[in-house]
Amino acid sequence: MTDCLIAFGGNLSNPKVTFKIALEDLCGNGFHLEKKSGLWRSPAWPSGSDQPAYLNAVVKGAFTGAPLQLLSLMQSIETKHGRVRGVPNSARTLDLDLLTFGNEIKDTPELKLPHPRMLDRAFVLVPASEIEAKWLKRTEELPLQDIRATRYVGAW
Ligand code: PH2
Ligand code: MG
Ligand code: MG
Repeated sequence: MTDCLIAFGGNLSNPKVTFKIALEDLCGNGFHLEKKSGLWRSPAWPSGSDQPAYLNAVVKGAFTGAPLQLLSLMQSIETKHGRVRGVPNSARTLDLDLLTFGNEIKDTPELKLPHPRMLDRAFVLVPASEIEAKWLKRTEELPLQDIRATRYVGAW
């Protein structure tokens, strides 16, 4: 079993409902939930896009298999929830990003660990800080306007 952090994001359909079902899907397939953040709303990044606002959350759990097995499970759950792949940063029903997998460091076309952009995004670090205080330090390095634009909207 390896501890890992997974980021949830979505800005189409009903992300709160989608997140709940997606988490159940993870938990039915070898992921053992330890902690989850609340739900946070933020404008779609990059700023200036006319997409709906995103809901984001981060969960921590232990997984029984290898990182690529978890990635493949996450991708199948995204697909089940109507995720269409193609244009980067396009609006989406569900985005599941593997942020960390134990202490694994990986740089392959399929999977990069830790997630290469996680330290730049308030919508990832703010919910991650609810789960593990060590991310607070990194959150403080982000632009204040990004942190302020990330609003707590409740539990899920
Ligand atoms: N995900 C993206 C692109 N832009 N913006 C916000 N606020 N939250 C996201 O999760 C997000 C985004 C691509 O994965
Ligand atoms: Mg993403
Ligand atoms: Mg993704």
